Amino acid sequence: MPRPHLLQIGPYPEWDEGPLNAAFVAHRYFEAGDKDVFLTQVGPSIRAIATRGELGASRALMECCPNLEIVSVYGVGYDAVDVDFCRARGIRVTNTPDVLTKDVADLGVAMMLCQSRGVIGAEGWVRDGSWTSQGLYPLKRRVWGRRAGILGLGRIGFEVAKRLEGFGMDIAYSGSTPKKYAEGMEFVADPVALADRSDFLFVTLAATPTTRHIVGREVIRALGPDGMLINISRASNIDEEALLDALESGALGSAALDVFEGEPKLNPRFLALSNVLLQPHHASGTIETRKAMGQLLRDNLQAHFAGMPLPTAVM
Ligand code: 8YV
Repeated sequence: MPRPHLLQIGPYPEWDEGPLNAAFVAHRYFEAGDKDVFLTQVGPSIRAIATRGELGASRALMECCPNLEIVSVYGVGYDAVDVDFCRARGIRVTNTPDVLTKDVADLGVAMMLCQSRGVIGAEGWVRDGSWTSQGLYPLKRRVWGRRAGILGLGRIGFEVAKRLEGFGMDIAYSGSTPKKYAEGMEFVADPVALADRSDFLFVTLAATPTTRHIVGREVIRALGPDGMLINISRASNIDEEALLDALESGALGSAALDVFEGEPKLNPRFLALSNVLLQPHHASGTIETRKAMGQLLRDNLQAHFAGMPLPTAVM
């Protein structure tokens, strides 16, 4: 069978590139100088798009691929794929859930610990000689036993909760409905009320148009000057302007963020702040998980072209 033509939106680790190129004629969109000319040339041959969670596939891009059958996302979030367009055109969409859940939860919890205990600053304290010249490192805040809120108790939120139980934290969560599996955790429907009863607020919601800026000025105000916001979901779930204002004024204590509007370029106001921990959208970034994500991305594509059920279809 001739290899189907595929549009590759971003690079993958080298262990994925080999198998992808063996099974498909991969056209590397991210390397094209003039993207419009490139799409005009290769668009009609394209039957599949391989993309990443944060890169997605826009309507404009897919309109240049009239024979597109499937978009396979390397990531659980598919908010950057125009799913309405895909639904209307009968284009299948797949993602890579489950395989990354625990790594994303691990990083969220690591960010909380790191920020609350001042781990990055403490490292600098040792390296720059402050320990010798100034003595003891300034005291930081405890994590264990304090109150955590989880906004969105899906797969990732639940794994965060399991980890926080180990720290003896008082855990509450918010979401569309109470979850049967959330034993021992309080359900607080209103995100503002959840923030109000939290020292640490984790945002683990899948991003949709209705969750846009769900963490707005009121939620941030309720979290307050001693509170910490941890985002391992998508930037669109947070009103970034409101967050920056609150971090600058001290109305919010601190934040630990893995995702940003317009990433990898971020608002320079973040860089001037000392009360925010900045991470380069790498919550799923372990060798083990990325290998599993690459495999699942290809399994979905191969199943489609073999006429088999898709392992992890979104639609
Ligand atoms: C990215 C993600 O796909 O799972 C998601 O939704 O955002 C990530 O896993 C990852 O950064 C690969 O680019």
